[in-house]
Amino acid sequence: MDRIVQLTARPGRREVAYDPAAAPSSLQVRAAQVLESNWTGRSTVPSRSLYPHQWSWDSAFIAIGLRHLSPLRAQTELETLLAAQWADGRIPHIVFSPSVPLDAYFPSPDFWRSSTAGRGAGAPRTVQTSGIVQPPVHALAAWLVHLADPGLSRARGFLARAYPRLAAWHRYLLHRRDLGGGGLVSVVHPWEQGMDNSPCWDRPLSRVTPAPARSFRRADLDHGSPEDRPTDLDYGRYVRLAADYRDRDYADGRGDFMVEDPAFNALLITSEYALARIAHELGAAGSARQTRAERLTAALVERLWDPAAGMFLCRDVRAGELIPERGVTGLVPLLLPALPRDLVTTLVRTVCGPHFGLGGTTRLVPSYDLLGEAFDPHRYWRGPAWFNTSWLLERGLRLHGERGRADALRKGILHTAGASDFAEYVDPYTAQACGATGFGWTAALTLDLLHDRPAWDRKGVPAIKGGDLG
Ligand code: 9WN
Repeated sequence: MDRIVQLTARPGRREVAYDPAAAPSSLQVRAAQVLESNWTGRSTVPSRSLYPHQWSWDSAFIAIGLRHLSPLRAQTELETLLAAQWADGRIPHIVFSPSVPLDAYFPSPDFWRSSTAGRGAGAPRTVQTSGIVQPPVHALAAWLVHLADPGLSRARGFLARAYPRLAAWHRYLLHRRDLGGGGLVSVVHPWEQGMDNSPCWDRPLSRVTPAPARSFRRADLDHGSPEDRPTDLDYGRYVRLAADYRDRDYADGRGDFMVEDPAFNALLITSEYALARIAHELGAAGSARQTRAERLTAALVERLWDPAAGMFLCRDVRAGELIPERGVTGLVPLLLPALPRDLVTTLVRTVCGPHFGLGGTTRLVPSYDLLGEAFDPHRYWRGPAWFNTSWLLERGLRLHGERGRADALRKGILHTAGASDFAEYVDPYTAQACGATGFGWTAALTLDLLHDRPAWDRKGVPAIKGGDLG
C-alpha cells in the first residue's frame, strides 16, 4: 500500500496550534494530510483555493517532500510537469487543469493561448499552459526523488526518461535566455523568478506601462487578503509584460523587463550538478556539466556579487546596472559548493546581520531587507518569510559547515510550519500566517526536514566538492 495513505488516517483534521513537545510524527501526519488533500491524481496543487493548477517550481519542491511518503507519486509529479514541456525546451510555469473553471485563477488558459500563440515555440497541443517559466529546481528534485528509491526509479526508467527533457530545459535557458551576454540566464517577467512583487523589481518594472485595471479581473483577491497580495498597479504591469510576450508568439529576445537573478541562476547551477549526477547514474559522462556549473558560479560572482552589500544583487540588463535592493534571492547562492570561502563567510554574516536578522530578530529568513524602505511584513515577497527560501538557506548553511545555524533554522521552519497550519508565508517578526494555509511546498519541505537523514548531507548534490564524477 502507498505509505501516504497510512500517514493520512485522519483526513480533514485541521489543527491551528502546534505543540513543540508533541512527537514529530504528528507534524509529519499533518504535513502528509496537506499533500494528500492537494493531490489531484497526477500532480499537487500549491493551494486548493488560491492556486488550483500545477506550478513548475512548486512541483519540484513538492516532489522533494513527497518522495519521503511515496517515491512513486513524487516521480509522477515531475513526469506530469515534464509532459507539458514545449519543443523549444521551456518548462511552463503553470500547467492548467482542464477541470478547473476558467475564472478560478487569473491569468487563465484563454489569456496565455499556449496552443496557438505558442505553436511556433512548440507548445503542446493537448494541454494548456502558461508561456513563461519558473526557477529550474527540477533536475535537483529528480535526483533527490531518485535517491529516495533507486530500485523503483531504475525499474520505471524514471531518470532515463527525465534526463533528455531536463537537459533540453537547461539548454533552453542557457542558449535562449542569456540576454545579457555574460553567461547568466535572464528572467523576462517577475513571475518567472517566483518572488513576484519583490522590491528588487520595482525599478525595472517602472518602465512598463501597466495594462488598464478594467482590462482584466484578478481572481487572487477572492481568496487572499489585499494587504497580503501585490497591488493592482503591480498586476497591471504583470499583465502587460505577459501579454506582450504572448503577442510576440513567446519568441525570446530583448524586451522591457530583463533581469539576471541570483536565486534563479544559483538554482540552475545546483540543478547542473544534479544533471551531472544523473548522467553518471545513466552511464554517461557528467564531468562537462560539473565544469559548466563551476563556470556559471564564476559568472554569478563576477556579474552579481556586490562587496558593499555583502551579498548578491539582481542585474537590470536593460539599464546595465545592479539593482540596489537586498532581497532574499541574493542569499540563495549560499547553496553553491564552489562559492569562494570569503563570500560564504560574508553571506553568513549578512543573513545573520541587521538586514535579515536570522537568529536575532527573525527565526526564518525574511524575503526582503528588514531595514529597506519598501519593507512590509505582510505583503507577499516584500518582507514576509517564505518556507522554500528558508529551506534553501538551511541547506546552504549545512553545506558550508554552519551546523548550529542550520539546526536553529530547521527548528524555526518546523515550528512555524506547524503553528501556522502550513502557511504560504509568515510575518518574519511575529510568524503570523499570511496568504493561503495548507500550502503545498510548506508541507513538503517540512517533511523533508523531518526526514532523519538529510540526503544532502549523505550523497546529495551540493556535497559534490569537485572531481568525483570522473
Ligand atoms: C504567479 C504558486 C505560485 C508560486 C510563486 C508565488 C505565486 C503566482 C501568483 O504562487 O505566484 O505565478 O498568482 O501570485 O509568488 O512563487 O510559484 O504557489
